[in-house]
Amino acid sequence: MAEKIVILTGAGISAESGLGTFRDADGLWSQVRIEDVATPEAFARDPARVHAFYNMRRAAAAAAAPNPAHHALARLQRDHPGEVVIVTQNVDDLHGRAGAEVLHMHGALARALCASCGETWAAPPEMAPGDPCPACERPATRPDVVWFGEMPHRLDDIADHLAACSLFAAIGTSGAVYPAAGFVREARAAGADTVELNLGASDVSPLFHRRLTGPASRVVPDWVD
Ligand code: BJW
Repeated sequence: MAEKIVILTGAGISAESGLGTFRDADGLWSQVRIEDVATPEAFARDPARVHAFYNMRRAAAAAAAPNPAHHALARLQRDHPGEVVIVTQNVDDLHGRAGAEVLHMHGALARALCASCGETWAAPPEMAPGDPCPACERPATRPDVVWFGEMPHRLDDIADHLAACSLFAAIGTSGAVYPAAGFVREARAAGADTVELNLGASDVSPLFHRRLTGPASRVVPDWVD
C-alpha cells in the first residue's frame, strides 16, 4: 500500500541558503518587532516600513539558492509520485526552485495581493504604498504573506493530508507558531509515525516519536537516502 508522507518545513531548512530564521539568536525577530512588520495593524499604520521589510526579504530570497535539504525533498517527492506532500511555512521559493511542489501555508514573497479585491499576481522586486491593483486599480497592494491574526492558506487540504498520513516529518521549525505547531498532534491522532529534524530542540519536540539532530543540509539528505 502506498504511504502518505506529510513534511512540514520552516525557516531552518533555508538557513543554510543564507536566509535568516525568525527566532534563533540572530533571527529576524531580534532585529525587528513582529508588531511593526508582521501584522495587518502594522501594515495599516506604516505600509512603507512593512513594504521595505518585505522588499529586502524578496531580494534576499531571489539571491539565495536551494541547498541539499531542498534538493533531497524534491528527489523524495519525484521518486514517490503522489505520496509526498510538502507543506512549507516559508515564503521563499527555494522548494519550488529545487523542483518540488509545495503548499505555501504562509504565502509567498514572490506574489502580491490586493487587500481590497483579493487578486494576486507576480510581485515586482520592489513594492510601495499606493501601488495599484492590476484588477481593481485600487491602491491596496500588499505582500501575499500571512501575518499574525490572519488565516493561513489551504488548512482544509492540509487537515485532510494529515488525517491520511502514515508519516509526518517537521524540518527546521520552532513549533512556536500555530496552527502549524499543532500538525504533529493531528498526525499522531491519525496514527502516523512522527519525526523531527532540527538543529536543536523545538517547542514541540516531546511530541515526536523520533528526533534527528543536526543541520538540515546534512540530516535531510541522510534521512531521505
Ligand atoms: C535549523 C537550522 C538548520 C535553524 N537546520 N534547523 C494556538 C495557541 C496559541 C496561539 C495561537 C493558536 N492559534 C493561533 C494562534 C495565534 C498565532 C500564533 O501562533 N501565535 C504564537 C506566537 C503563539 N497564529 C496566527 O495568528 C496564525 N493565524 C491563525 O491562527 O489564524 C486563525 C486560526 C484559528 C484556528 C485554526 C486555524 C487558524 C498566523 C500565523 C502567521 C505567521 N506568520 C509568519 C510571518 C509570515 C511572513 C514572513 O515570512 O514574514 O510566519 S511569523 C513567522 O513564524 C513565519 C514563519 O513561517 C513562522 C514559523 O517560524 P519557523 O519557520 O518555525 O522559524 P523559527 O525561526 O521560529 O524557527 C527556526 C527553526 O529552525 C528553529 O527550531 C531552529 O532550531 C531551526 N534551525 N537553523 C535545521 N541549519
